[in-house]
Amino acid sequence: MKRIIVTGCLGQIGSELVYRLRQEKGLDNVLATDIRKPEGHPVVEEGLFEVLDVLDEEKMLALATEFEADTMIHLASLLSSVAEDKPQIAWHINMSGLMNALEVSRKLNLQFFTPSSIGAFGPETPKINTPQDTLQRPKTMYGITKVAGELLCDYYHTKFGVDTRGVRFPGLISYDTLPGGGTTDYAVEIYYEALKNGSYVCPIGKGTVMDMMYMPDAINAIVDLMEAPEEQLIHRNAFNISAMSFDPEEIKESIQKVMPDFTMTYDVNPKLQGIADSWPDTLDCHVAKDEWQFSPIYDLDKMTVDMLEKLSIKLAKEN
Ligand code: VAH
Repeated sequence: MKRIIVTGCLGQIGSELVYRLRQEKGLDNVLATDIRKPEGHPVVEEGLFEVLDVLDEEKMLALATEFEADTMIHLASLLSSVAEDKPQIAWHINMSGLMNALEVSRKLNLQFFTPSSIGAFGPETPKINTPQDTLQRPKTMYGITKVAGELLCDYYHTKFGVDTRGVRFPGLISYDTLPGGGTTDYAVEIYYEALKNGSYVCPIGKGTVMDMMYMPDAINAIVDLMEAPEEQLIHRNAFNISAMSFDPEEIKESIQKVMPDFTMTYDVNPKLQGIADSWPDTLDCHVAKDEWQFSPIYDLDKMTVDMLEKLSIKLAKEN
């Protein structure tokens, strides 16, 4: 990875990945793109930025060509909850956007990354210690686009020799950019509400265990996978990765270790609960550990301490 074009840079992952890549590869070697250009946003102001709708393959090819990219990191996608509200648009954006990014990568011989998700699994998949290679029959449009995306990325590697790589992200928790329209967003909202109101009304039911990861570990995983020697990889799209699994009670208790007066009640959202119930509880991540030494740093309590500390600073600046 020397000259990287990134799509979806204003999103939860993109905003932090761009910051890391600009630090590591140099400001002139990272081209951030997204469908809009908010004035004053660090992603826009602190390095190279272009407006790009991932449905516009011609512009994507022109930008990647002019930038002389050697790597494409494609993050633009609708997430699980919002995709259930508009499934046809979600299929179009997630799949046509991905096809365009793969076509540009094929034409320019770019190394390629796009994330899959634990959402690529369905209710028939083993929920405990979900294997790397197993049944994938998701019941959400988001999950269908993720499974199709995994297969398409493997096809572009086998058929055209594109160096495609991906991970199945769990729920991601971060303080920089709010997630937009995901089922695991509760695990981010709870920290904001704990600091703002001292209490939270959780839309996901007690006992609903899902895989999760703190954003620093997610960013490390993308960079580590992309820089792993190709000959090490037996799998490609996409690797099971996770750092922890918890239910709402466990994250509540973790916050209470720092904020003893924090309280939480439940008002279960049937749509979110239905999606969460169809996903695994815990992933088996040994293949990622074996093939490219995946090793997350943050567990739940370590994440909670850092999240509350960093979010307090951020919220103080905003007020
Ligand atoms: C979502 N945050 O909730 C995303 C992610 C595993 C969850 O794919 O849709």
